[in-house]
Amino acid sequence: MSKIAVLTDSTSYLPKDIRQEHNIEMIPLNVVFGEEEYKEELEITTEQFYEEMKSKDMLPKTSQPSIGLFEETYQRLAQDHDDIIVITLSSGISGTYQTAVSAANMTENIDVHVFDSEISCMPQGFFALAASRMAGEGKSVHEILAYLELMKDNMRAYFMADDLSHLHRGGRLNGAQLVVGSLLQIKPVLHFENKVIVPFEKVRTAKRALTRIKDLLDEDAASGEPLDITVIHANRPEKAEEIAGELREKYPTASVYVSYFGPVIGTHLGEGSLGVGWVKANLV
Ligand code: MYR
Repeated sequence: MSKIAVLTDSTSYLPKDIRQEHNIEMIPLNVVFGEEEYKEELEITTEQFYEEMKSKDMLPKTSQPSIGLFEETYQRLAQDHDDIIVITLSSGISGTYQTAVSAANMTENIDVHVFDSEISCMPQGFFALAASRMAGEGKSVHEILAYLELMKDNMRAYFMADDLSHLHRGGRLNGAQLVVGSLLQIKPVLHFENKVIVPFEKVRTAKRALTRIKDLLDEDAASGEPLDITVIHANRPEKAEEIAGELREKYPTASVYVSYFGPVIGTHLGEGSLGVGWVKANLV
């Protein structure tokens, strides 16, 4: 039986204790304030990041992990594994996937399989958790990758940014209709389509956007099949807990997790953003 390692990047925001429990390795992306670059989680916590964002007069930027870091990590994992499954954030919003692939092509002593989650944050974490569970059950790389593809077809995530200018400034907002002048007047529900972020529906208030997201979840939850749901927040833990509590009550068969937009994703979404992601818990 081949020994499979599961590696994901930091933007899946799986807390360290969860990663340790599930044997999931992590490679950090970076957040950059002026001349200072920090590896998220390792050199800057999410709490510190939102504080810095408020107190500094410069806005942060982000960068992907270096190819050297991927190569080193692959070499370390090669010592006691036969294969590595790498789960990255969407290749449409970051070069991380491509860098992971380039490093894999330069690595000879272990088979590296890079999976583009086409999303980010806890929904990306759901892929990593599924891969780790299946590896623990002795499933083959082929079986795991096939299941991840099935999950991708069934993964849903909708989110909204309190201030769209961060996404616009970072060049991660697609959709020609969102011109700068209209940015402040709308709170569109956003989602991923073909790996990039596009408006799903234009809504005028944050309240309406959240109601729309809950309606979308309701449509998928109607069948009663168990779902894994995550409420994701950018420094709004109380609001996220409130929504999660409501969802737990409404969908007793679902597992509802509260997760967060950490420094790298928070740079592009801004404080106050909220999202909800979900996927069917058992796809086979
Ligand atoms: C990099 O510098 O390579 C990282 C760029 C990250 C862009 C993030 C854009 C916002 C993503 C929102 C994800 C919401 C998932 C539910």
